[in-house]
Amino acid sequence: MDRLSGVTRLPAPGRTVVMGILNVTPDSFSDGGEFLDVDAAVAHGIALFGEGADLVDVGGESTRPGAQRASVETELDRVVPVIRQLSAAGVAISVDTMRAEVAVAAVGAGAVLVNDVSGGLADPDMLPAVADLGVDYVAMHWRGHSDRMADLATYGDVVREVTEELADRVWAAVAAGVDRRRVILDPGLGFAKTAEHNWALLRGLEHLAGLGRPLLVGASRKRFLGELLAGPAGQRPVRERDDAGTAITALLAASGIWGVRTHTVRPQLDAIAVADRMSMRTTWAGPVDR
Ligand code: PMM
Repeated sequence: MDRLSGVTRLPAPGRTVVMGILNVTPDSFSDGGEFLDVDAAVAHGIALFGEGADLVDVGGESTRPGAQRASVETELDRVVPVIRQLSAAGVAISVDTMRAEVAVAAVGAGAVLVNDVSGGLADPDMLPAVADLGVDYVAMHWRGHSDRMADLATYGDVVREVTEELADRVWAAVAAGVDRRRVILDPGLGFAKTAEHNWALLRGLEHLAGLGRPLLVGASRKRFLGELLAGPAGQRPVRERDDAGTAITALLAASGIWGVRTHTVRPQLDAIAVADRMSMRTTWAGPVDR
């Protein structure tokens, strides 16, 4: 069954969705500074789409641990021209922002999905704005801004607490008028989470799937992979973590995950094709009402 049909302008590939990352920032941990120039950003977005990304996720504010916030003007200047051009070129765009003002401008410029790493907590205007816009909405698990999130990584049972906190975000979104069928949930790997927390969440995604919404996971190039693959010289460098990210995609696709957020596209599509062909789907694949 088509997992995305009916309620949305999102692409409906009939497999795990691949969201390609385009950070228009000077300081993101993996690609900071590479795509600050509008032309370079647009070219990279078109390349990701050309490789088969279902969505290109455009962000103008780094959320790496310890990052300071960009001003709203800076964020708008970074993302809006890029989204306008990519959208005009036929690329399906999501906007990675915690700010309602940026979400509204981005959708005005052609974005079809709002990816909010704060799940509506950073800006009280976000959920009402998403309700008005009538677009799909990713609510990620989040406990606080990057400058203090390391201090917030305390859990008794991380899977239970993240599930409960995401359930609250679904309720808040619905209370603000967002159509529940438009909400996608994300455990927020690395956001107020240690490597142990990330692995526990990946093992326990079935519990998050119990909330009845599609799940998106962003593991690509994150520090916990650098720690997993560390050698005598220390953490595996950011650019050498992609094979591990692809392995995660294969395992998640085999479980029927809705989507993955990733810096590389083609290897993820290959991994998804393998997982689907082997038909290893387990039972927690999540809802298919989209
Ligand atoms: N991670 C980052 C930024 N945005 N959005 C979602 N939905 N999920 C994530 O895990 C996520 C995100 C940080 O990673 P990046 O600097 O590589 O973009």
